[in-house]
Amino acid sequence: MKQNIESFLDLVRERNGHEPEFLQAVEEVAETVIPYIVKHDIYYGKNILLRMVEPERLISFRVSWVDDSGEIQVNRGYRVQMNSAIGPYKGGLRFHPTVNASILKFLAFEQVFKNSLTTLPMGGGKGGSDFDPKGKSDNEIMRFCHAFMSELFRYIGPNTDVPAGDIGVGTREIGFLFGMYKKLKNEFTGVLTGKGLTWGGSLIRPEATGYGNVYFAQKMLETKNDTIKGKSVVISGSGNVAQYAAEKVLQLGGKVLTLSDSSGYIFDEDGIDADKLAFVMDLKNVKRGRISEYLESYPNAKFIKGKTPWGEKCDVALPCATQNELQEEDANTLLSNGCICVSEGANMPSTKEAIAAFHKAKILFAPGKASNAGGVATSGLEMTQNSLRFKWSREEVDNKLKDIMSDIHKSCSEYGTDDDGYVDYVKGANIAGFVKVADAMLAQGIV
Ligand code: NDP
Ligand code: 2IT
Repeated sequence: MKQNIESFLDLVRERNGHEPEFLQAVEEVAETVIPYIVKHDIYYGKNILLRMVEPERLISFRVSWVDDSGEIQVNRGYRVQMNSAIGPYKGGLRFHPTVNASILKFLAFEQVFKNSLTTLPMGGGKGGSDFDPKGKSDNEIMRFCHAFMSELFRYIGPNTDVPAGDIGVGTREIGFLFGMYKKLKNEFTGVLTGKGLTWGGSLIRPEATGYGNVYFAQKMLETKNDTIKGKSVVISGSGNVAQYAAEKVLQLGGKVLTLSDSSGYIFDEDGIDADKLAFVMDLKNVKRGRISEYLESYPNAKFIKGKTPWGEKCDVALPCATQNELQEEDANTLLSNGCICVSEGANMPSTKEAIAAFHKAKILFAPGKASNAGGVATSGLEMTQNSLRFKWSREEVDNKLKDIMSDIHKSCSEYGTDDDGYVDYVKGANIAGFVKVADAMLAQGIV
């Protein structure tokens, strides 16, 4: 088995040696899915995984735009169209200076499995730019988004590829992107998700990733006859996913101790309650400030500069910022402080070594492709409502989201339960996600 995995990975490394994040994502899948392929004749010998690691299409383009001082700026735009076996490409757009082909290929690859798990008909894709939205005026953001879409529009469409938000892309950016797409195509369609509520957006989409992550954590805790109620929860990030994960933890009776951004984290021993969270939402979403400014209103809290929050004692940890933000030593600290459950809101926030530590300790651990799938699932529900030209109530969408998270939990348990009863959600998510896509690829032939 080891040899099967290694010879596959050697090939992938040879072709993608300069893409560490992509290789990290592929290694995790290969190690869990190849043993399953080897045991199942219908998948064996068909190079399905080799086909899945090669994007169907990778588009890279120039984005030139003019900043407020009249200077011409040039950024790089991308769309990775990874796999369309079970539906149109679907996945977010990330605007962050670190964006490159490796990061977008890892995200697009994970998205294929995640979207398959949602039970909805969506293929996988991801895109974005190395554009840094920090410190830009609304007009600069608009000009950049318009320039970006003036090229991307050729490659997407409601039945082809449906982008959404991710780091640095929220409702404001989706608005500008949608406006330019509509102008160029002269069509009002559901070509993007995460739209505003008055122009085709779905209720609960802004909340969905964070809420879904906590619903998933609840499902895992239920297997131990436990709940979020009364639990101390450490959260990283303070963007879309972190904010709504915090909101749901509070609604379910948990205590939120931390939030963070790339400058450091805040620790509030008294708990970040609903009023404090409303302050954070205004600070981050309207004023676009830094999390350290929390202390100006809540001086009892502490700001720990340049650090991640994993050193704080907690029952539950929700990494909701970015990839590889939780490393082996962080995992060991969390474990020695008594953490029993880690549910990833971000994509690939835990390193391979950190996951191995969680598995060794046999705590509840959910990989992002399962636990953060509520966001894209609700995007899928937005696509359905757009196609129907109809709008479901908040309660209807929330109930569908809960059902989907519960179904994902069930699929992970079905494929991921070890002989001793421990659920390896990484293995479960990878195999369950793989099976549906692989079956579709086999049915469609070599294309
Ligand atoms: P936002 O842009 O709203 O927030 C991102 C947060 O993470 C900010 O607090 C940001 O801090 C922090 N962050 C970003 N990059 C880094 C970094 N390199 N180091 C430390 N902190 C960082 O993005 P989202 O909340 O939407 O996304 C967060 C994560 O969740 C990402 O991994 C994303 O892929 C994933 N995700 C998002 C979904 C969605 O629907 N939005 C769905 C599923 C997953 P700062 O402001 O300082 O950069
Ligand atoms: O990583 C993700 O799943 C997202 N950023 C959301 C994608 C989407 O299409 O809603």
